[in-house]
Order: sequence, then C-alpha cells, then structure tokens
Amino acid sequence: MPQQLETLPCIDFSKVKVMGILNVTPDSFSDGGKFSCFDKALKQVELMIDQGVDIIDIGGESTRPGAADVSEYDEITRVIPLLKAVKSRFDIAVSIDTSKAAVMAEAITYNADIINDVRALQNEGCLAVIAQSDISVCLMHMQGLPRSMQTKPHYNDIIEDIINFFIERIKTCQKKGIDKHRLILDPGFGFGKTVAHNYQMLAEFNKFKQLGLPLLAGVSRKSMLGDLLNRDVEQRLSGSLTAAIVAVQQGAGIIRVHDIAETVDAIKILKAVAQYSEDKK
Ligand code: 7PJ
Repeated sequence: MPQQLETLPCIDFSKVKVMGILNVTPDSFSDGGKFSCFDKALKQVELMIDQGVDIIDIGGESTRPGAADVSEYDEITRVIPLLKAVKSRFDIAVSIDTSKAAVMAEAITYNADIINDVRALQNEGCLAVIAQSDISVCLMHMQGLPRSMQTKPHYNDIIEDIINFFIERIKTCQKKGIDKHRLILDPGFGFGKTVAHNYQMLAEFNKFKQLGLPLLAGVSRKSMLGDLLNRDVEQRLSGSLTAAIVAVQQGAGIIRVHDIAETVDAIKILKAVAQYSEDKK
C-alpha cells in the first residue's frame, strides 16, 4: 500500500455531514426588502439541498469580529419565520446559530434539530432552556467576545486550554441534566485566535477526539485563509476546501461551509480514497 494512504485515519467518511451557512443578518442580504430576503433565503435553502447539504445553519446574529449586538426581538423575527418555512417545506435538518435563551426556546418550539451556540450555553438561561428539551447542541469555544476577541488572543497551550474548556462545559451541561450525547464540540476557528493558533488547531484537530463527542469545524472563507493567501472573501474557495479536507481527515464529523456543492465533491473524493484503502486490508 502506498505510504501516504496508510496515514489516513480510519474515519467513516460516508457519515461526514455538511452544514450549510445561511446568514439572515441584514448585511448579508443588503440588497432587498424583508420579503425578498425571505424568498431569497428559501431559494438558497432549496439550492443547498439540491447540492447535497445535510444541515442548514440559520443565523440571525453576526459574530464576525467587531460586529454589533442584536436584540432578542430582531433575532427572533429574522430567524424563526424562516425556520418554520424551511421545516414546513423541506425534509432537512436545521440548526439555529444563536446564544440567546429566548431564541433557543422559540427554535425548539418550531422543531429545530440543533442549537449552534458560539458562546457554548454560557449566556443566562440557556442551560435551563436546553435542559427542558432533547435538542442537540454545538458548544463552540471562543476566547473573549466578538467585539474584542481578536485584540490579543492568548493561551498557555491552545489545545489543552480548549479541551479544559470543553470538559468544564460538558460537566456543567451534565449537572443541569443535559446528556453528554446531545453535545457536539467545535474549537471555534477565528474566535479569539491568532492565525498561528488557527493552523495549530487544524493540524492537531484530532486531539479533540479524546472527548468522545462529534466534532464540528467551521473554516469556510475565514480570515485565517485570507491572511495566508492574501485573498478577499469571495476568492477563498480553494483555501476553504483544502482546510475542510484537512479537518475531515483530522476527525471532524460536521463541516460548516458556504460552498456546498464543492465541499460535497471533496468529501466524495476522500470517501473513495478511504474506501480503496479499506478494501485492500
Ligand atoms: C462558526 C459558527 C464556527 C460554529 C460562525 C463565520 C463566522 N458556528 N458561526 N462554528 N462561525 N459552530 O462563519 O465566518 O466556526 S460565524
């Protein structure tokens, strides 16, 4: 067997899920009124489904560095009608990207499948809302807050620090009655990390597997790619795909992306390669 194939970890690539990003913040749909936004968002969902997406991640709060806060009311009115529409029209899993307990409660009422919280249920009331349901939750690591997180990120040992954070969050969830197996972990690329931190996390992503939970990686179009390649957001497809492939090879089970068709293709190739080495055993 060729040497390089032996180094591929044993991952069931058929089970890797692609999570498609659907931002419904005003700046991401800046060219239309409310209704065209809604229609546009639904069209985007349809397209993503055609392209093979597994989960649609709907977000109404921008968490990019320096982003302004959004009110509970605004976030609910952006996200919940779309969740309802998607769930009534399509047979697809939906995650809601939020850190607010009230939004989580509404999302649960309208049959969201996952709560994706970049603040890992640390905001007031979140643990209680989740504990009263049986929804899955993605706990993401972030150092600091979006407004200031990129100022001076510092870690003793980034991997160890994040693992310790996950251990604490898992324990806290369990104490509140949230079963460990409802949790997904995400080290949070770009959230209070330098470029070097981000590449270390990608290179050593498989270390997070020791926690025994599914892992999510969100690298799509992020500045860790732009900084290295000196490319604007729209020109980061190759970088996004390469980083996604590495994340999958390192054990990520869910890849959060903008470019669905291309990522689905890339994962199919990985799967074929893995299948070949599996058959040869
Ligand atoms: C992530 C996210 C991520 C999870 C965003 C962007 C910024 N949720 N929400 N993981 N990133 N779980 O997409 O550039 O990396 S918003």
